[in-house]
Formats: sequence, structure tokens, C-alpha cells
Amino acid sequence: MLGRGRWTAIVYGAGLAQGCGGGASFVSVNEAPSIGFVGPTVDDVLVEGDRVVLEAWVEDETTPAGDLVVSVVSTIQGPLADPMHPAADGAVFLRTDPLLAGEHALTVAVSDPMGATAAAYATLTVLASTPPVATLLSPLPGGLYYDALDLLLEGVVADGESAGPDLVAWWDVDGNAYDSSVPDGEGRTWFLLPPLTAGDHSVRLWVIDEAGQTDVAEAGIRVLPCADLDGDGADCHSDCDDSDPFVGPSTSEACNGIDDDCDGDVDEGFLPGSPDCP
Ligand SMILES: [Ca+2]
Ligand SMILES: [Ca+2]
Ligand SMILES: [Ca+2]
Ligand SMILES: [Ca+2]
Repeated sequence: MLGRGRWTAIVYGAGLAQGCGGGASFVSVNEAPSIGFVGPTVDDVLVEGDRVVLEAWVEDETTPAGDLVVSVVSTIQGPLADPMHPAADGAVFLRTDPLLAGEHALTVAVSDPMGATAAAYATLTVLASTPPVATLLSPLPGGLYYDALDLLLEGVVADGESAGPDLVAWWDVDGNAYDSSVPDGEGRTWFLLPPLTAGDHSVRLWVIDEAGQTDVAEAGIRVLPCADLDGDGADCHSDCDDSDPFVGPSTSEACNGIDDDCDGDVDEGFLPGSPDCP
């Protein structure tokens, strides 16, 4: 099981054991163990607070692997785990304590009962963890929302060391939780909420990163009945601004930077910079 990772090993302390038997003396050689580091590799992203499983292998010509003892020490935080015995086949899986941020130079050492030792060396780079940030795009405080329309919940989540899809986002509307879509590469996440009843509501977007740190963005919103509030003959289904009687499906488009006729286009039919659209 030679490793994928970078490792080096040195061996020292191979000793001699002397014994007597049947009147004839003999000398047996205690072979020192050997050890190799397998992972994590440099491709594994480690973040402050992670516990990782260090994988290595040991071999010993004269001692069963299960009688060897393996330990790991970091230059940043000392022993990273309690010393342990390898499996019978020499496999070593050491679960570390939560890692501190920084560049850890590791010494993974093995010793046999005679005191012969060997060590492998590896470097673990552990990123500092910064809290994620949640930003609400919809709904926004002060926006107009209606009790007959689905409400688009949309936001962006970001984090210094995690990509969008590695973050988990969810919504909390008046204390009820809703899963959000898996954040895309830009961190955009959304959920289409069935219509809320008329009245005041609170909407929160939560995010949690791989290190367990969270953030929340919140908006208090007011949901209105789907009536023709501005009296222009159109209700919330067709009036894109039910607070302005001069905006609605029966209004003609004008060059003014807004969608007067509620067709989804702003100032369509006007050429910016022309005499009728300066
Ligand atoms: Ca209206
Ligand atoms: Ca209107
Ligand atoms: Ca328009
Ligand atoms: Ca317009």
C-alpha cells in the first residue's frame, strides 16, 4: 500500500537481542520497523477545526504489526492523537484532534517493543476558517408582496474558504424551515415559497460552512391582499406596481426608466439618447 502522498522515512535504532538456549548461545537481529505516510494528500482541503484520518502503513520483519506503536506529532499543536497499534496488516488510521490553522509539519513515528523506531514526515496545510456571509436578494424590506402569488426567496451565500456548493443554505419563514437549492458556483440559492397570508412576516436566509460557522440575513416584509389597491383596474396578477395608478397594463410605455405597461420591459420602443428619450 505505497502511498499517493509525499512521504519520507528514516530508520534508526535497529538493535541486537541476545539470548541463550540449550547451552548454545545465539544472537538474533531485531529488524527495525518501517513506515510510510499515505494521506491526506496535498489535494485534500483542510479547514481549521477539521478532524482528519491520517493514513499510513508500517512493516516489520520481526515484530507483528499489532505489537508496534504509532504516534503523530505536529509542530503546531504537539501530539495530534493518542498513540495506537496498527492493524495486523500494517494499516494505520489515526483520527486527529481538531486541527488548528497553519502549516503542520508532521512526524508519524513507529516503534517496536525493543525500542527500534522509524518515522515518516508530511506537511498538512490547514486553512483558517472565516464565517460565511448570507445576503438576501428577495424578498427585500419595503418590497410589495401579495397573498395570491408565490414568493421567490433568493439570496447569495459566500465564504472565504468554501465554494458555494460546499455551503448549506436554508430558509426560515416565521419559524418554519425550508431547504434552499444547493448554492451554485456564485453562491446563489433559492426557494419558491407558496403564497403567504396577508400581514407581516419575517424571512431569514441561513448558511452554515464546513467548519460549522453560520450567518443569517433577515428581512421583515408585509404581504398585501391581492386587490386593486391603487384603483387602476388591475390587481396583483397583472399590476406590476399596485401602489401607483399610473403604472399598469393599461398604461402606455414612456421614457422614464420604469416599466409603465407591466410587460416586463423598461422603456421598450424608445432609443436612449434620441430626442424623445434624452
Ligand atoms: Ca392596481
Ligand atoms: Ca398600478
Ligand atoms: Ca414596458
Ligand atoms: Ca418606461
